[in-house]
Amino acid sequence: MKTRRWKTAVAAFVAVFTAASLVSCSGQSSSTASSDASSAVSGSSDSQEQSGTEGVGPYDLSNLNEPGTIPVLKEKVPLEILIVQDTNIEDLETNEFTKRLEENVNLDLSFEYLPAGSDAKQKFAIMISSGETLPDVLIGTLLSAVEAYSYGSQGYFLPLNDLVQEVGNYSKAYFESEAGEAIMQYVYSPDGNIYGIPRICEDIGNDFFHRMWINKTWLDALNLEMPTTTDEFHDVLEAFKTQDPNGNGKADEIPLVGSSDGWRQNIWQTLSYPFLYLNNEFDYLQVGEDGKLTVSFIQPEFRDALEYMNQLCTEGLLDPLSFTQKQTEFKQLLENEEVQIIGCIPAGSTSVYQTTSKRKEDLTHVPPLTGPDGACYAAYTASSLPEIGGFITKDCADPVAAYAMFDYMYERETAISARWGVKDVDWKEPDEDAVGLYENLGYEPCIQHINYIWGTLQNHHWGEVHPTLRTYDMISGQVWDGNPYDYNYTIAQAIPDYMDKYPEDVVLRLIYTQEEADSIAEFLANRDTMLSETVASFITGAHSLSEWDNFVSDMNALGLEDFLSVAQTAYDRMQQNG
Ligand SMILES: [Ca+2]
Repeated sequence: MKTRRWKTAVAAFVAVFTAASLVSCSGQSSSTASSDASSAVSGSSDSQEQSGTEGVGPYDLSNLNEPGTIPVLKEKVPLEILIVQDTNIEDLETNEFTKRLEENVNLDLSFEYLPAGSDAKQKFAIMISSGETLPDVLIGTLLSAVEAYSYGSQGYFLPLNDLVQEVGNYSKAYFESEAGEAIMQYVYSPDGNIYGIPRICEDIGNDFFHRMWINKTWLDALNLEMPTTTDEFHDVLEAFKTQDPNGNGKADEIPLVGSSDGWRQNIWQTLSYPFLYLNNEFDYLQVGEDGKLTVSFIQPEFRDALEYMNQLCTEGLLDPLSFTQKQTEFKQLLENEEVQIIGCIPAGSTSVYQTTSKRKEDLTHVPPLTGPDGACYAAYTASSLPEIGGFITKDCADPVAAYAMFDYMYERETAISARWGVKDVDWKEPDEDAVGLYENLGYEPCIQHINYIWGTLQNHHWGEVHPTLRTYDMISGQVWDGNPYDYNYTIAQAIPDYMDKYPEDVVLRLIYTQEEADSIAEFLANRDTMLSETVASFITGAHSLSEWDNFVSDMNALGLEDFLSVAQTAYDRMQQNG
């Protein structure tokens, strides 16, 4: 079962990728979506959908028009939405995305607000505990999977399994597609119910984001090739340090440096992947051949990685500042005004540089390095892994209308509008000569920005916090502005070298029960502190690697075995559910 599930996940990824190279960006029209949906209805029964939903429904579907019809509902339905306040949105009542939903679904929307940040969760908990009547739907990603399950299993949210089947059109077509099936294992709660509808924001650049960048100007100046192995990488860093590649007669070059808090600027995580698949994206979990879980950071290959980095540090090639400095200090080094001093950095992207920085023009990505034992991995996490963005509450007067709204949020142009605003105002179909960001991977241009409003004060979308289906081809099909130093473009250039360098069995996420989550919370918090401190001390030489065995036994004392046992339970349950 385990192997089948992961083969499915990988196959789904490949399928999405392949489809994108064959199909133009106009993609899924509403008519193909509805025919997908109707063809899927006959084979809909699934063991998961049969459990836990007794007592809900049957639903009165008489207000629904034929699938794919606009408006979706025959008669207008009022819905009250509970949503987290977003100061970038002028007024949800008059917002263009609100109007789109009201007109195309046939709704009259009103809003009640939760405060921003962690207060949202607290306010919602107070609403629950005080027993007040809840608005029809809750929108936003404020709840973790565990919290969603907790509220859902106590009856505060409706199980949506039947509504997906009976009302779902766009969403149902996706959930029953190969790509959708691969992610649905993360949407089912441990009792087999769906308590919330996922917000799916696919982005191939975010699937493979532990990237390393190197000073190509210096490689050329010293007549060096791009390093491909950890040994060659060492030699390049040594040349950067000793051969004055910036030509100012001073040994002021910093061969390799990162930061302790920036986006994927952690050097030990990135540099472990030529030794083993670290899986720092999800609790360092590894799957053994027998389906038994363990963690990467107690493996001998991880010790080898630390030994390598200790050598780099001892020889002055890896700057120990990497373990203490924050991104703000890191950026000052990167932008050093007088002369370029940076040889190589780990970073999610060159967005760590200022938009107009001259310094980043020297950089290009380093394809994943091969380690001494032939390992060559790059971290992978599925950007399609869902957050839950929409719930229907126990007090909802019309669950069919509420689900029809969630479903319509999965419609293609609605999903584009949810991120980029109004068609032909904020974005348009591409001009004929437009070049897409990811044409190197076969994605055709499909979105040309007119007025880029993401992250600004606006009244054209809801900040994409609700259920949505932003598919790979959308981000990848944005039109490139022609700037070769644009960070999205440099990511696009790097991705082909980084993709598909991960093992078949990768634990991307586990869905815990509340009890399980509570039982491992303390271990996880302590683990991160101990891991980052110990790793830094091994690499900088503050502690000798002869103390490695102590580190492993300290981790066991912290509760590693108990954590693995809980993780195994959740993992096995998900294999069975899948
Ligand atoms: Ca110099």
